[in-house]
Amino acid sequence: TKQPVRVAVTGAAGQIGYSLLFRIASGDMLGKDQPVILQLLEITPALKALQGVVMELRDCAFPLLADIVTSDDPMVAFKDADYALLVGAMPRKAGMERGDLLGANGGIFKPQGEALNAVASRDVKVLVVGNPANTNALIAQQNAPDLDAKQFTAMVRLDHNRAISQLAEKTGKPVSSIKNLTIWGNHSSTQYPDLSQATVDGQPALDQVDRDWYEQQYISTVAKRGAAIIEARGLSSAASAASAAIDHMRDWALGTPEGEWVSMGIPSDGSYGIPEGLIYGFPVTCKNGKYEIVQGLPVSDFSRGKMDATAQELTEERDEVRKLGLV
Ligand code: NAX
Repeated sequence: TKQPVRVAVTGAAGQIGYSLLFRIASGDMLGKDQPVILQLLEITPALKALQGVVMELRDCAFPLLADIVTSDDPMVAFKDADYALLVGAMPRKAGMERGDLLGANGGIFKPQGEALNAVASRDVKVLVVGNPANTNALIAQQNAPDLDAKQFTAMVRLDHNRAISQLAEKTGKPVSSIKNLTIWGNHSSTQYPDLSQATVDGQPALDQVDRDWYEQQYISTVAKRGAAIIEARGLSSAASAASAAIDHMRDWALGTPEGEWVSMGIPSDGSYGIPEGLIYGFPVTCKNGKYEIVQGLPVSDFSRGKMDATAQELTEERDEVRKLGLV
């Protein structure tokens, strides 16, 4: 039997945590043969609620759940962590400007980056879910100079999964028939859900839907899905976000299927003309615990405009956090 691995989760008493922890502990993320130790971080006032979640985790009697650690100190929660899912963040409040939001999150992701740098496994795989996810990932990464920049990623997988589901609904085909769509850029309203390379049942997706629907409706429906969930549910996406986090980490750790790609927010190496260093959604394949950008895809003028617009937004966010001295 395998040795347990350490999985740190922040914001563990929150909505997403409430779905995510049970999926990790049941083996959905790292495999049904991989024991895990959960290392849960919360702010001090939420530790009592977190204890309740821990009681429920224990009550599930998950065979793979080897141990649970809770703390309000990142130096404890990240100690020797092999995986870190950074979910806890400061939500945008009414009247908050982008600079305020980035500043407030800097107060979380800078010390967490420093703690990962100090105590996590040297191979830790970090996924930032807490918004603004891409730039929070950049802040954590820039404060962890002893770790490889590529160890820091941001979640665009929920957008990716939403894009699959919307296309499946439109074409009347099962989600499993859809391959190789891409979410480029920021996890925000500027993201570009790109169908130009996507296939449905092996045939080009754009031959099966109308171009107008794609340009005028599909892209904004995917980008605004989060708001539609809040409108319907009165709360933001939680179980679907947790499921996407599981998908992101599973594919990174265990690999993507041959001939298929997924979307991950990763540090740009300059591919596709995206400014180096931005944490940007790219098409990637994963193997042996490493991801690689899918190269050589054709980029139309339409795509170029969308890809540059979302890169521009991320550049502005980076400039903002530079001004605040966070990176
Ligand atoms: P909740 O407010 O339910 O939970 C967040 C939890 O984080 C709270 O329990 C809070 O006490 C904790 N927390 C706050 N600061 C912390 C810190 N410094 N250290 C440890 N824990 C801390 O939010 P939830 O619905 O779970 O969403 C969490 C984050 O995910 C939000 O930032 C949200 O915007 C973001 N999302 C990102 C998505 C993505 O696709 N990247 C989609 C879903 C979600 O909206």
